[in-house]
Amino acid sequence: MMRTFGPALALAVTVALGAACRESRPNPDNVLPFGFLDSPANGAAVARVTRVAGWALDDGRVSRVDVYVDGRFAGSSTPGLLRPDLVAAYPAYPDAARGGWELAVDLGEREGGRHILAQAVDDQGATRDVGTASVTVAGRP
Ligand SMILES: [Ca+2]
Repeated sequence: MMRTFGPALALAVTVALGAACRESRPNPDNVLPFGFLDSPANGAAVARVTRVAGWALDDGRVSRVDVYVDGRFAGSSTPGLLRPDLVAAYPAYPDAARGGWELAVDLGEREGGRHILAQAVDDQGATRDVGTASVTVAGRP
């Protein structure tokens, strides 16, 4: 006597395909992260390896801040640096005390202008640009 697995197999395939095809839609109740790029200042002359720093907050949690240089991904930072100034400005955000982030970014050997973009990503994958700066990489003296 043969056992048939037809219906069970069809159900398993349907469930697997459904999971693979399901789109993750933005949660309308989620608030985008926000923040600021403190450094470098717009228009600054900077070294090839430059500290990029600021702060970011979210109604949930900021997963990371991604930094792009001339449209290319350059690195990520996770907020966690002490920022007591944010507690006073944003008391409703429990992570405000450690909302600071920073990372060292290598801007490359070429002298001249670069465009830096910082983008915060929250725990639901929602993003917001939190700052930009156009800087000039200074040559060696
Ligand atoms: Ca959020």
